[in-house]
Amino acid sequence: MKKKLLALTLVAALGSTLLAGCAVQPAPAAPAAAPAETSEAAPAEEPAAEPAAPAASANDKLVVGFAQIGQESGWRDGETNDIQWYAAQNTDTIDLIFADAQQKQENQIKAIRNFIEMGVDVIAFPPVVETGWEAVLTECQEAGIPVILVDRGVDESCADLYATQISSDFIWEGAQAADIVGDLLEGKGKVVELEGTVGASAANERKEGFDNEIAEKYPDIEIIASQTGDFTRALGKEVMESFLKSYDEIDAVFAHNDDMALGAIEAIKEAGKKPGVDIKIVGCDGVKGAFEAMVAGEMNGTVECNPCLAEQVFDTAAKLKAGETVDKWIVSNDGVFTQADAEAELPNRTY
Ligand code: GYE
Repeated sequence: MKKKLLALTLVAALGSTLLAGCAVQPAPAAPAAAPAETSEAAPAEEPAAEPAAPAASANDKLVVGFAQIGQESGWRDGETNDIQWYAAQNTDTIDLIFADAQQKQENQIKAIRNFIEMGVDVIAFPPVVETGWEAVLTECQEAGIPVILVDRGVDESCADLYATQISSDFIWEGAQAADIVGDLLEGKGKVVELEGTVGASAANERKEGFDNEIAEKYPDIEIIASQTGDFTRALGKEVMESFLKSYDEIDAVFAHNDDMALGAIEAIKEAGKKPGVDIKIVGCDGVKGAFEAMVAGEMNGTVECNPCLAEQVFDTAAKLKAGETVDKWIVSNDGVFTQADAEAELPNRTY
């Protein structure tokens, strides 16, 4: 295969506009710039003209192509900041090529194909949905480029087509959320569920973990409705509004991420009820906004999902470039938080 690095927009150039990553607390004057914007190698377009960039094979640095999903949530922005910040701190050893797929699988696939054409060392990406990756992952394998799945998984049929997955255990997260809800409702009540992006492993498995735990441990808790809010605050609010119109009694909400939980809080307030009191609210992710809502008494719990994966991603990529084998699943260590811990924990949140 012809290995060429085409017009790359490298993170090195952006150091000053980046938010601090997770590894280090932001300095007080950290700029509040939007994440990703300037570093993108636009996925939907063919790379620009033949550049004067060095061939990947002649590059001693670790060249990683990262095809981000988009900017659907605060969590996702936290992950992007961490990846870009880490690469910017290590420009002597790392070249990051970052693409933002704007929520579309086809854009992720285009970005991955561009990375193959560029001859990067390793490709990393969070698969927006679980299915539909066979063709492009086979192309990566044929090109000899190892793939790291970051923060979400793909379906079983692709198990041999990637090197490793670095992510949280979503089934565990869902079960933890069910236990928080079970405690809050003292084992009895009606719950609505705001699901993540349809077909995303993070949504499918959080649902599986939550629904199974409720069914097994809390026979008097009923999940009366479950609908996607696409992991966004705006849709979380909209779906919650329709739930509030359709059901007189809702005792708790389980949102597959905190952004949707924060949207639900707005909807509940607008309906004249007290979020966190009249209707209990539990999310996933552990974003700062969820801790603020818990401190304000408007949210009741969140199950952490670590987006601070940059160091692991680049260390793993270096090992793969060196031909080492790594674990097939590198699982994050996550915590569970309720209102009781929120105030003490808030200052520690980095995303
Ligand atoms: O929970 C959500 C995000 O894939 C684990 O995606 C991730 C999820 C996260 O948009 O907020």
